Amino acid sequence: MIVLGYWNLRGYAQSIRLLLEYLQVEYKDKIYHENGDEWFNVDKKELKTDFPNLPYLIDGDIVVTESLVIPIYLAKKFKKYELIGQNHDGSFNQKEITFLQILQILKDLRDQLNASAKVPSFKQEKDQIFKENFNLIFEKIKKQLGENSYILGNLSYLDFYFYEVLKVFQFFYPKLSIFTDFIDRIENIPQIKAYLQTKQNKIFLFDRMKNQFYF
Ligand SMILES: N[C@@H](CCC(=O)N[C@@H](CS)C(=O)NCC(=O)O)C(=O)O
Repeated sequence: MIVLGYWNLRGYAQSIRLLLEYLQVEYKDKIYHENGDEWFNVDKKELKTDFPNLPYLIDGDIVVTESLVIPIYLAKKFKKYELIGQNHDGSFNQKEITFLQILQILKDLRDQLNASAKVPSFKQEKDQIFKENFNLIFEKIKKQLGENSYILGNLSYLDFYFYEVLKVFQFFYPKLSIFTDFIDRIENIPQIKAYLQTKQNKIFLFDRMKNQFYF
């Protein structure tokens, strides 16, 4: 069975969990306790890859790390190439490049928010920071989305990723009300809707890390 390993956090793993749920793949959600013992002292040393990290995905003999690569592996394994912007048969489509570009841009956006929120002045300056650093990316995504339901036109992993980024933004900016129709759309995908009602999904966004942030 496929194993996805990560901390007791949504973090970099949650959009991968959403993808696994969407694909209706049986998997073990291996959660590491925050004290890090089991990960750093045992599993990290034993994971059969030169690049051990969290999240990781184990599929038999195959070990995949790097959060932006794991979804690509899954889409290819299950031959759902359109989830990564390719044609249905896995052949090249220009959308594949757009997919990779936007995925990287969204990761940067998320990392930048996390880094900004670790600075004490974030609490006072966050609206200004939003205007200066984040708003433009959201405007661009809005333009890319246009009248479509999903970022690439069809549903792709980008939509799960963007959904999670929006959730992180909602956490730091509770009054922010953007892309609400998009959020509803993702939450109403039957597999996602079912997952969101389960216990596993109760892993909170940042619960145990709250004291690292100023918000
Ligand atoms: N570039 C990696 C970064 C992974 C990473 O920073 N993982 C953090 C949690 S978000 C971690 O605690 N890794 C465990 C380790 O360093 O051993 C990715 O995108 O997957």
